[in-house]
Amino acid sequence: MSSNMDLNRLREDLAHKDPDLFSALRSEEDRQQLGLELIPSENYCFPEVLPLLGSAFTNKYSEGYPGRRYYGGQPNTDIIETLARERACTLFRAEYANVQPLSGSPMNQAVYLGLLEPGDTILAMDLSHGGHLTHGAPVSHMGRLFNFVRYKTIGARGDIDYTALEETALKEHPKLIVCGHSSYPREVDYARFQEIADKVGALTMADVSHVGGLVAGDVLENPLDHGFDVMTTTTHKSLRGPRGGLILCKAKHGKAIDASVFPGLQGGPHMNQVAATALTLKLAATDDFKVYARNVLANAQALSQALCDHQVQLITGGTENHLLVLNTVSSFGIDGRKAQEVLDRIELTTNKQVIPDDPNPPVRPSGLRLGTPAPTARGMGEADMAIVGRLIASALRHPDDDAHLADLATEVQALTARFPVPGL
Ligand code: DSN
Repeated sequence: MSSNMDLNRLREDLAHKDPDLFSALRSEEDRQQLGLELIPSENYCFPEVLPLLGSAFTNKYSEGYPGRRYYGGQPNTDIIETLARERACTLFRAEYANVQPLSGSPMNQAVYLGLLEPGDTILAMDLSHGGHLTHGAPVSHMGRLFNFVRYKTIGARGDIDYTALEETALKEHPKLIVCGHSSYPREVDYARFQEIADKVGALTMADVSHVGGLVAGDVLENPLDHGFDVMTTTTHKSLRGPRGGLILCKAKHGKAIDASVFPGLQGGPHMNQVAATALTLKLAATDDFKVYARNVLANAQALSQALCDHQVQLITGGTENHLLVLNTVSSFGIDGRKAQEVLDRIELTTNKQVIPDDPNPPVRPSGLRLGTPAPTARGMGEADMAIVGRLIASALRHPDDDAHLADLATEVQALTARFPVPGL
């Protein structure tokens, strides 16, 4: 691992060898420090993870699994991958873990391709109601390979419509039922999912990519405790690790999952990423991380309350996890793209978001998505979320008032100056 002195020297070298790249790096560091990241799938990774990503493990090819590699020279890679697998199983109470997926999409693809045959039916959340691209968007390869059928949310609280889900399962006989979402602010009734799956003989998969850190921190339910066959999670969101994915499953699926990841879908795993994942899983097992997870939820509640106090309309009326979806059309008379652009101008980074059965297209949807994992990682608390809620409402009520937006940007910078980004 490099010392700080080495890293500083390498940065100086980079400034000389590639000033364009170095300048972009510096600008990105400034952007992250001066602004505030509110996209719910983004976070600041544990600072301890960064040196491992730039470590000697990046030089090694390790196709295969510990004790069963194709190339020589694996004593150290076997140690780190074994540690990562054991830690993943302990933290998530899983029987089996694969830690090699390069990121979220190959992770989910590996599950489908490992446990199903092309053409099989998968029951998953409608995308506009909170599902993810890899849950069968027609533009994704998985959407073309498998027959996806849909369930949706219902009512003012925006809960999953479990009654309709059960009816669809009984009618369609899916081989797999997927739960897990990108923009669903409610808790999931995993027991109900498992009960429905058992009735129709389907496998169950929970993609907890967004809330993996909150499951690890014991503030949200763990689907594996309810008998799920498979749980997937990315490692770089609420878990605060490197970019990557984990597949956790029942022991009986382990062989099929391993073969599906490698050699089925991927070549050599990124061993620097696996090393960083092993460390992440150790850090996520600490009491400090449980406090972090609790604070993510408390901050989401505080942000939700602040927005409601400023008459902002939230899809589902509130949140039970780390994310919120605002209806920007009904709240401010502007679409989500415009809202995102306005907030960019005051250094608050968010993302436009489709809302359930959105009449508008995804490039100009009716909503905006916010989340609290990143501000919480900077040490912000509920009082700071009240400020952020006020700033958002004020900016979106005056989207074309340059002087007002400039004042709000100054307020954002005063706030972020008090909370350094971990690791920068
Ligand atoms: N891009 C991530 C999200 O925002 O949900 C998942 O791919």
